[in-house]
Amino acid sequence: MKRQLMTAAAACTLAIAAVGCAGMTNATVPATVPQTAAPAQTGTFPVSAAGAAAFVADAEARLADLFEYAARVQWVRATNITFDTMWLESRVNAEVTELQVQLAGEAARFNDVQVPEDVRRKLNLLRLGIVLPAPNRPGAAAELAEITTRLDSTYATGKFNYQGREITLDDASEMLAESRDPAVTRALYEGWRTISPVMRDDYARMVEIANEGSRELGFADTGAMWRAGYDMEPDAFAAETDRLWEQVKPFYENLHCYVRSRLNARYGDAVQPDSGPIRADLLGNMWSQQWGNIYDVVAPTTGGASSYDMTELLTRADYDATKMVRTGEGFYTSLGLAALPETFWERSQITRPRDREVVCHASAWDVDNLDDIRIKMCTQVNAEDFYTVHHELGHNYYQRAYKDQPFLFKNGANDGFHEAIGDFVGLSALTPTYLNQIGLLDTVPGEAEDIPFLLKMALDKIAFMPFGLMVDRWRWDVFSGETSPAGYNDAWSANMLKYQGLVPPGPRPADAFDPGAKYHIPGNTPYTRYFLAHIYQFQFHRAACEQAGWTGPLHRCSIYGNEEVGQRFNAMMEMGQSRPWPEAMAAFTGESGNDASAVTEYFAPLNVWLTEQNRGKPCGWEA
Ligand code: X8Z
Ligand code: ZN
Repeated sequence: MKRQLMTAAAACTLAIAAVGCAGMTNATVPATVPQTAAPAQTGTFPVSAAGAAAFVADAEARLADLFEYAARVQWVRATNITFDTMWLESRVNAEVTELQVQLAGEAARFNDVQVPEDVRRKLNLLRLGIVLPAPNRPGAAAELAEITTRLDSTYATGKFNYQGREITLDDASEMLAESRDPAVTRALYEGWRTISPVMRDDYARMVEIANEGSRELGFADTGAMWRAGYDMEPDAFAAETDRLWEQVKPFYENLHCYVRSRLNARYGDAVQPDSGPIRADLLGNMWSQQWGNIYDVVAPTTGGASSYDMTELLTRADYDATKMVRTGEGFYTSLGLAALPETFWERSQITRPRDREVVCHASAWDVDNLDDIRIKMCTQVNAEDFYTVHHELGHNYYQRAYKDQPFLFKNGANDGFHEAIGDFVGLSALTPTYLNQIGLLDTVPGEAEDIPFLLKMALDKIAFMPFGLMVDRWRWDVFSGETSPAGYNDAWSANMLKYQGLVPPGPRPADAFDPGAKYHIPGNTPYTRYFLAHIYQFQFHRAACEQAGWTGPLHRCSIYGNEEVGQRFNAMMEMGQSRPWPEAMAAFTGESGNDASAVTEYFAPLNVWLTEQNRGKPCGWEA
């Protein structure tokens, strides 16, 4: 489970009120909403500094207790989706939301009281730590919980008919990554999106309830509440993401232009013209969010391509899912961090169980906010999951590092930090030098492979950035009312075009609800965090490499085995959410803000190369 703001059980799953992504069909969802426990006492703490401190201590104890209970229920549902586990989860999520909303309301009583800085921060976090608040009227939290569990469940159990066979997202994703037949990729792209039209009305109702709750907490709408979680004014945060995107956009446009031209060479004008947007299903990923799977299509034709394929290396070395996770752990322990506890291995879900419905979207859990850390994945032996394993373990190592903080500070400095830890480690773990050190690669390729390597990295990292931005741009407009339910799908397609320069393979049906076919929408996991993480991981990487005394190009640097860097990184992680995030950033990097210059520095040689490849071609697209 993930709780956002407040401590955090899991990363990538969701927020407290919404939890997980599990599923069963709509028909099996409980028709009546479970009742929640009796409300706790209110107003028992005097409006004074001492009263505020006592209130906060009491709130932390109550939240810690309920969150652990909720996390265990959520784990059971996410790893075994049935009518009953959904029923239980809806009930506990409603209870959690009610407690959070009640505490947020009570925290406001201390608005005008002079209190120590840490108490003020905790009072603020009580208000900011709810992803989807319910209004304070009977039945609202229960209705919200019922909807969010149903949305989540519909996604997790989604299947569609493909060539006479019912297939899951795993099957479809694998085929989409491998197929180079545009009729096949189109069928898979459109097929997966047949699971989501049924979600649209629920989604619209959920937005109404959450907005009502957000307004009661003093926010204009739920999007404004989400933007308030970054130790700055919500508007300033939105402007900050614009500024970062402007820093990276020219590079994305260069990559887009090059990839478009190679797709045109491969598929011809009828499938992919050499101008305008790219057809989204040709990029090897169900949401076109990472394009690394089509490296073979876009590999340099002169000057040498990459001599290895990560998936092949893993298969040839006989890796299985557990060995992938052990290898990930090995990177973290090489930094001087402790091995994962035995219970991690006993309790994690590492592969998809055959006998039941589960939530496959990867997540990392901190069930008791102390030692009971786990991952939940349906790991496959391929390059994508090699990355994902390092990503998830980053969440677990962060959770472990801040476990001695008070409850309300047990979280990332901001949610982008939580997503960036494992990605930062992954930047080293994907270097040929490291792959050679662990025996996956026989020799370390020379400089001639720098461009192919950087191209592969850019296909995942740079291609991701506009997607990382557009998901919440869509949601911010939905929450503000700028986009109405009737316009949900058109607004999604418009954002794809505006930010990513992509179009669906064909016209979308009138009832389409394409956002619902992306986990984080029915799962209610805010998404700007991933955009930030794609900036932060490079800031962390550049700082770590400097600390390690590395003077070569950034993309060749690996911090594997460097305990001194590990210790400094852990010191930042141990801070949790106890201080505004710029202080955590400064503690490790010496920089105090968001800065995309490390991204451009890392990829600089590739940008020069892409500019050359694109010479004479008109780049860009009309939005
Ligand atoms: O959801 C995730 C992680 C869990 S926090 C697997 N990611 C985003 C996604 O899959 O859309 C990691 C990268 C972006
Ligand atoms: Zn994550």
